[in-house]
Amino acid sequence: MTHYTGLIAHYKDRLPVSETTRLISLGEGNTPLIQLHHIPRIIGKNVDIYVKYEGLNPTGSFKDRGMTMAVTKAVEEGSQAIICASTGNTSAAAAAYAVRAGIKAFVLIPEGKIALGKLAQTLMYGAQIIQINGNFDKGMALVKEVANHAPVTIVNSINPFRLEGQKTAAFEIVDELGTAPDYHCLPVGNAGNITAYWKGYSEYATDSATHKAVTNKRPVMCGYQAAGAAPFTAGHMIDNPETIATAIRIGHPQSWDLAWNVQRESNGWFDSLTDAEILVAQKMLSQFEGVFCEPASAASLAGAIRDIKNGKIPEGSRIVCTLTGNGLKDPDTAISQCEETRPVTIDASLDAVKRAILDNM
Ligand code: AN7
Repeated sequence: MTHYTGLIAHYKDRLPVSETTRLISLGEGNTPLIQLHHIPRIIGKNVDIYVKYEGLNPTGSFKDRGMTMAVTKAVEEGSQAIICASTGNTSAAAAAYAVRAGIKAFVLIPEGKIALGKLAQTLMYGAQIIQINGNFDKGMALVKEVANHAPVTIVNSINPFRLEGQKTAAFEIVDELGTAPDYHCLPVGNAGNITAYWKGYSEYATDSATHKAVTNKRPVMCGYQAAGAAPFTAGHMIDNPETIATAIRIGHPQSWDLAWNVQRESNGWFDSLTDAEILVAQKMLSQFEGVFCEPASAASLAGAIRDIKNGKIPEGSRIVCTLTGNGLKDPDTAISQCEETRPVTIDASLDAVKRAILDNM
């Protein structure tokens, strides 16, 4: 008998699978919800902040939640190949789950704009990588077109099964806290994830068997973008998005209408942060809490901190920030921020090591 772990097995009552569906899983989900113990004190506010550390999924990002579902359904429907455009994490996840399924993965990535760890993974999993001399938005447009001309299943978040898988992160948070938080903060690129969380919170507010309401508590949803790639704060699509947070270097979000709907229904908002603000939050998390996320992920905490400080998120609130990807995804950006914490180089002698310790106590 096949033994299944992972989020589909755990939440199968709330996902579109049957008893006979072959699950394509790598044991994703069930990621830590970590309460921040130092940052609230540092910012001087009485708030309860948790981070949902999605970097601990099998390929190091939240994309695994959507990919287990999308590839499971692609295989169930007889697909032999999947395709995506990607800023990096989707391609790594698609590549891994394709291997697990025994099908082919094609990934379109913007040349030179993929963080090193994501490229390394995707190469190792053996996906067919197609680099284009254009950004994510261009790649996405090409993928939609080519899917009409070749037998490939699109596994970007326009594939509705992606959002089905991703909604389980909200289930896990409610299971752990016993209730939805007051505010939920996320980085926004294509806006698939913020849409999926809202779907998850909304569905979990009703009993899966009786469809009766069990709670009316859902969080205010706060979406944060990088200032150079912020179509939601601009109110229109952006043609040349730029940010150091390459994961969210996206100017034409695919879930535009769905995400505006989330904003309205949850009484939430979109806002943007400079690259500098994003990197400060990334480093704070590492150095004050011991949690290492990739730059794009830190946009959620950077936004939360700003809106806690300015009172938009009131004291006494319980806030969850999703950390979408692991810090190991982008070693270059991490190292370039750590000039003053570079290793000291000394003689290989007891005396020198002793001095290096005593001088730095
Ligand atoms: C770390 O991999 O779009 O708003 O092609 O990798 O659901 O798009 C990545 C997106 C946030 C934004 N944080 O999520 C891709 C891709 C990280 C990400 C987002 C992404 P959406």
